[in-house]
Amino acid sequence: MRIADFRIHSIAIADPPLRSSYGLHAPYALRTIVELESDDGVIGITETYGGEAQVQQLEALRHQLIGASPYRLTGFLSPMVEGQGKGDARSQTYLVPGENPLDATTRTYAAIEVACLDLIGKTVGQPVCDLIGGRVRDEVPFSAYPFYKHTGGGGEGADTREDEYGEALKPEALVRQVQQMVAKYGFRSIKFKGGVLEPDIEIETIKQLYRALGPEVPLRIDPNSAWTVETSVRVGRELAEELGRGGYLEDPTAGLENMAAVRARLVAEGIHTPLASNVAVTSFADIPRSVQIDAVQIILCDHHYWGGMRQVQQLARLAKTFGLGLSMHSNSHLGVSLMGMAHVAAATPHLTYACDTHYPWQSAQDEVVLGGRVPIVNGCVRIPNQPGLGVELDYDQLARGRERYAKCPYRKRDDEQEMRKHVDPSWKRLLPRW
Ligand code: GKR
Ligand code: MG
Repeated sequence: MRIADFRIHSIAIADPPLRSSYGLHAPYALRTIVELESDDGVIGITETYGGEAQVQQLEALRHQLIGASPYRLTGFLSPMVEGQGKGDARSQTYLVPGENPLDATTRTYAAIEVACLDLIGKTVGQPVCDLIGGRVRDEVPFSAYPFYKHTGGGGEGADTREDEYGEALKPEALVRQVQQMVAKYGFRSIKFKGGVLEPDIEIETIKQLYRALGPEVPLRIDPNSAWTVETSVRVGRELAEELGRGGYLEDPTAGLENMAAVRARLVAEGIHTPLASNVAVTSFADIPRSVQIDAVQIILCDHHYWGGMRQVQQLARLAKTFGLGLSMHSNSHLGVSLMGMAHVAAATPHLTYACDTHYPWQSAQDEVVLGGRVPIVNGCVRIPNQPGLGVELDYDQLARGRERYAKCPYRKRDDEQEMRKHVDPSWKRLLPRW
């Protein structure tokens, strides 16, 4: 089997005005859908980050892909996942995910790897999770991902989406948002995006969530490095009970050394809430120092930027070796990505937490998967009994996504700029802010 065609589709999908320490989500999130077609006419697909730079990086591989065997990807493209920067050079601290030039090659490799795995799976009649070692679970648990948000459901002008969840800029509204999401999808753990309002309000939000949901629902908070060491320790102390029951404190502060300082001070006070990260640890090169100083106890994997599914499995093995937990990170995405996440999670024994997903924030109107949105039931995605990723493209929907991309002015994610445009003209990303 040879790769006969390589098609790259830039699409835009409506995205609500969600807030984080990066700023504000734009009315459209950008994604790229890739198709690899074999000389037998089988099509493998994948979904990855969007925008112009990502397309250029994929396009640059065209001459290597056409005519190549999808079985031999590791041989000819694997230098893309090796030999990049070291330590802090790989950190995503100041850059939104998908815009870090230092993980450009691992991101691009990952997209091709997943499309090849889907192509191989569809050719030999096996699900991707079984190609990469075999599933250890048929159902993959995901967590609810509440955000502080402004009014609006995403999209612009006549293409505006319904605002399913409404404004949420106060603790009570955030609790309502979570209850709505839990009622609809059955999530059994919660990852809350903080770093937006005063820490005391975010502490109160977690306390209200804890009261509303009960101690059996694990809670996490992720301010994306918005706090000082001092504030992080204070939050860790005040939420010791709420985060301590199977939850975690994710990237409270910037940099491995600061994370280690937070950890040491909390442990000295008898608080063992683990610190998780997808900001201070974003590559294998970050791990030695992190382990040495006990900066991070849970790594968030994400096949989209860690270099694909097999790199995530290696990361899991490494995490287990060093006694670290493994969770999964996400960014705004559609069903093709969700299925990729579910397959790698299904085939990763040492995945110790429910995965993150932004999926509830996207609308059925934007889905490019044939048959519509991938179901999340009881908080889980079930691995379908189909070859490859188990999903096909709806080409009419894909065409609509391409049209939206062509019409919208966005070509990269820039949450800081959106914040200045819609909320505060003088807003700047400050790390730490509090
Ligand atoms: O969607 O605004 C967002 C999130 O802040 C996202 O960009 C982060 O990468 O989900 C992410 C995280 O866990 O840090
Ligand atoms: Mg995070």
